[in-house]
Amino acid sequence: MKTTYTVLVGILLLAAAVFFFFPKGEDSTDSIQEKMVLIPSGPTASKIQAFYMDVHPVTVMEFRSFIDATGYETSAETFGDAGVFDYETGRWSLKKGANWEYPQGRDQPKAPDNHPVTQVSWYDAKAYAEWVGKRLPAEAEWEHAARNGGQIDDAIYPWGSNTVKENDTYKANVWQGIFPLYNSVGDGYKNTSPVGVFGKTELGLEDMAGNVWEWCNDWKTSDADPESTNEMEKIQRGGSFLCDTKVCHGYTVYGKSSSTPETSLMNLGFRCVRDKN
Ligand SMILES: [Ca+2]
Repeated sequence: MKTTYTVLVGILLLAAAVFFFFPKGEDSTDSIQEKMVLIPSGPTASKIQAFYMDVHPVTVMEFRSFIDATGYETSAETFGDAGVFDYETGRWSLKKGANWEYPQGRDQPKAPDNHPVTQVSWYDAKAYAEWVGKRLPAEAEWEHAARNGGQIDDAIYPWGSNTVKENDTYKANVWQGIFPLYNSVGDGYKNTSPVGVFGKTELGLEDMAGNVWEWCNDWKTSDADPESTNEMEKIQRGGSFLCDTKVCHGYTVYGKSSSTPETSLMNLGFRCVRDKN
């Protein structure tokens, strides 16, 4: 009887310890898991199985949870610099000290918690995804999700219409004006915006167009032979706040970019997916 009582007390103490030391809160992996949307499978020929996708790009706060839990050092922190766009010159350059916390360098404001994390390499994104029990999306999965699971195959944007501005309301954080000389900031954001402020797609996804480019798992394929890859650059989808309709226009459901996997940029983030089964 005494032994049973001792074991019971031990279990209760252990349960209390788990509750107090590992509380289920905004920063826990449990809450990160919950913010996903079920994307239906594609046509048989596409071989896309149903999967879960993050509602929005991984935020600065979510990425901080990963750093705090693991002590992980990002590629930008290892290199000591990262890619920053200079609005004065209209050019990209490596800026010392720029990283996920200070995406435009230490002399510029810290990244807000509810904005997409940027200045993360493909390796950083993959490490985060593995930590949280997810993976990076295949490019075909990302586009299938952007097309509302195949419901808007003939559309240009995830919301299905042909314009980014409707009734004086913008549907994505992109560039207004003449890139790179003038940005009127008509949508209210010169750089990143809080995730979700431009609404949801019919499937419930946020920021599938604009805000930040998102890393995919695929290597860039050769234009001459789509079946072959040179394994030099990883695909990105979705466009960013630096995209306009004339120069970039990357925020369409089919727009894409690519970089070598160690690249970190102030307009490049990611979101994760998870198999349904
Ligand atoms: Ca903008």
